[in-house]
Amino acid sequence: MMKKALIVLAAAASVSALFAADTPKTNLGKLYEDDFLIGVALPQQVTSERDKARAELAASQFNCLTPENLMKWDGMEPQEGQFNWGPADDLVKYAQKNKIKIHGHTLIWHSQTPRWVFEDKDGKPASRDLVLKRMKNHIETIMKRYKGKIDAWDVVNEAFNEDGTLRNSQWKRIVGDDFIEKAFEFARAADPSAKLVYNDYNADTPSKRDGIAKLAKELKKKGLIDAVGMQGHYLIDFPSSKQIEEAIKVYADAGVMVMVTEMDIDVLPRSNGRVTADISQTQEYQEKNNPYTKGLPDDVSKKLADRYVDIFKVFLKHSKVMYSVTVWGLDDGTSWLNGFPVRGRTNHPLLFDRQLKAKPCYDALVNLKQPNAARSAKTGKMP
Ligand code: 9MR
Repeated sequence: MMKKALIVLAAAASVSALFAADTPKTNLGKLYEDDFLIGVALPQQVTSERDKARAELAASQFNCLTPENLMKWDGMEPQEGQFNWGPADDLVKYAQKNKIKIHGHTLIWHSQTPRWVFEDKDGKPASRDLVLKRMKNHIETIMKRYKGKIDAWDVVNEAFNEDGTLRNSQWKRIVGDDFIEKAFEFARAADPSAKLVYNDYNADTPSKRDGIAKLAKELKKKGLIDAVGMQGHYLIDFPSSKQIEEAIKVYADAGVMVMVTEMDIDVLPRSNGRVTADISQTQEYQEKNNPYTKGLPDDVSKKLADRYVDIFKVFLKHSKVMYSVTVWGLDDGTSWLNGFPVRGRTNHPLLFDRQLKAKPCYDALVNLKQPNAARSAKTGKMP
């Protein structure tokens, strides 16, 4: 018994020693606080503080957080009128304790919405009125419970096709094209203090961007939207930082703020070269497309750091319209990109590695804001 307790203690001590030794002294959120919020997406394991090491690391680095999964419809209201508050309440508690703002994700999405939402009591397609009633109840119930506690909400997620037309989702088919406006109306009424966001991937692709910007302009005229969320699932060499910059300008011209809501940079090859965050677009595993199972070689690590810096330079240049930049996950080990678009690969898209150690791309973002401090760290002297 005693021996077992000692082993457990020793293991816990070595994990925390590793964590303590490698925790950067800098707080990324604080470093960028005059520019925009720096956010992170976290799973329930972390926001419930069961994963203490990650909960501490996240709180020491970020001033905004997004629930990676737990606030999606199937998590929040799996059965009609039965809301699952526990995990969301824990998240709010963790965020408040650590003075971290919350970016709610997501109220209306074509994915992970239970079937009952679109069916009547006989299992037949529900009417527009019934679906709207359910939409209103879902948005109101959640937003009112967390009124004033959730800073921004992804009200509608991923409603556009790549060509700038509306995705043919059940929301569109049953309610009609105005489902987006309706969702924003319900959200505005439920918590007028929350920033309301339209969120999508490939939001820099010109055709899609223009469709989103048109919608943003219309909603803005009616006072219903505050920001476009560009998810920011980037590849190591696509899209260009110029294309990202163009999109920021287009959204700013439409009169809304820009949030980068889900940033990561995929360093692995995509066999079909397609950029998407559509989780139905998977590809087959091939050994040659999983080259960095033993860690990221220095040259690729440097390339990744340069890519983060190039993109952050654009964000800094437009910081007047940029509200937040959120990375989609804390560390490489827990990134969704280990499973997408190919299952079972070892990806390295984030700022912290699998041991929760800050990577060169993290250091590069610190250097970008604080070149003197970074130099002095090398010599061991204060600037
Ligand atoms: O990172 C999320 C992953 O853990 C989930 O399995 C997946 C399906 O719900 O969703 C991932 O997050 C997505 C986000 O909610 C919306 N934009 C694309 C993100 C990556 O797929």
